Amino acid sequence: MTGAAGQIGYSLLFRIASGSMLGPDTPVALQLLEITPALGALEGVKMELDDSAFPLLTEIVCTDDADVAFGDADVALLVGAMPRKAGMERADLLSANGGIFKPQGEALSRSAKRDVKVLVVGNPANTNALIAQQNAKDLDPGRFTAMTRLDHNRAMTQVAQKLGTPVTDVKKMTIWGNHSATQYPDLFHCEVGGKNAYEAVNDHEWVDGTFIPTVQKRGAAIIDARGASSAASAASAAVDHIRSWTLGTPEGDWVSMAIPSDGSYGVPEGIISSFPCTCTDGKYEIVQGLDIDDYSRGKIDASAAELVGERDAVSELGLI
Ligand code: NAX
Repeated sequence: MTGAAGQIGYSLLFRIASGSMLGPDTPVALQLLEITPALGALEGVKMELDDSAFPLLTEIVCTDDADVAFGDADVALLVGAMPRKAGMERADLLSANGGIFKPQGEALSRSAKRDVKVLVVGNPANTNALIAQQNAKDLDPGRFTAMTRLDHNRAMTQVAQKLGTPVTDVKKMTIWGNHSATQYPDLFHCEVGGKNAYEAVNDHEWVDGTFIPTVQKRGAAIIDARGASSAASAASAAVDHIRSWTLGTPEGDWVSMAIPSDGSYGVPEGIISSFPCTCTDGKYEIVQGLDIDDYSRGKIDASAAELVGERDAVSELGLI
C-alpha cells in the first residue's frame, strides 16, 4: 500500500489485517510505502498494527523504496497521491501525480507478481491508473484498475433510503465513467427487491435532480461536513473492490470497477473507465448487452470525453 500513513491508510490497514479484504483464511503481509518525511508517522501506524495482534498478520514492512513495497506483491493499493491545492490548474495536478504514478508503474513492472491486482485510489484515480499502467511495460495492462466502488456504495444507499429498503435489497448498481463529478450512477439497470429501481422510484426529477448530483458531489459534501475528505468509507470501498475481484461477485449481481476499456458501450478503448463488472476466479468481466437509452448515452459519453481529455493531457506532458 502506498500513502500508508495517510487517513485512508489508517482505516484500510486495520480492515486488511483483520481479514476483511482477502477472507478469514488468507494470511497478510503488509508492505507499506511512504515518502521519507512520513516514515516516522508510518512507524506509529505499524506500532498500532502490532498492538492489535491480528491473527492473520504475518509481517509489516515500512519503506520509502517502491521496489521494496511492491516486491512480489499480490495486491497493490495505490492510495498516496498529490491532492489538488488552491490555484492549481488541471495540468499541474496531472503533472504532479505523474511524478508519483510513473515511477510507481515502473516499480510495479520490475517488482510485483505478474498477476498483481492494482487498485488506484489516489485522485485523479482513473488517469493515475492509466499513467501507472502505461509505465508498467512488463505487466498485463488489465491488472490496473481504479476505484469507483465508493461511488457505487454511495449510490446504493441513496436509492435504498429513497425507497425505505435495506441496502441488501439493492442489486446491479452501475457507476459509469470517471471518478469525478461527471460520473454517471445508472438506475436503469439497477434492481431493488427484484424490481427495476428506476421504475420503483418512479420520479425522473428525483433521479436527475437529486440522486445523480448527490452521488456525484458526495465527496465535497463529506468535506463540508467533516472538515476532511472521506476516509473510512473510501477504505471500506477499497476492501470491497479487492474482495470482489479476488473472491468473486455473487450470482445475479455486479459491481462497478474502473478498468481499461475494450470499447464496450462505445467507451473509447484504452481509457480506464468505470463499468458494471462481474468477477469470477480472480478475473473481472464487463457485463454485456445492457440497453443504453439516449439519456444514459449522453451521460456516459460526457464522462468518457472527460477521461479522453485527461489522457490527452498526460500524453502531452509525456507521462504516457
Ligand atoms: P492523505 O493526505 O491523508 O494521505 C496521503 C498519503 O500519501 C500521505 O501520508 C502522503 O505522505 C502519502 N504520499 C504522497 N506521495 C506519496 C508517494 N509518492 N509514495 C507514497 N506515499 C505518498 O490522503 P487520504 O485522505 O488518505 O487520500 C488519499 C487519496 O485518495 C487522495 O488522492 C484522495 O483524493 C483519494 N480519494 C479517492 C477516493 C476514490 O473514491 N477513488 C475517495 C477518497 C479519497 O478522496
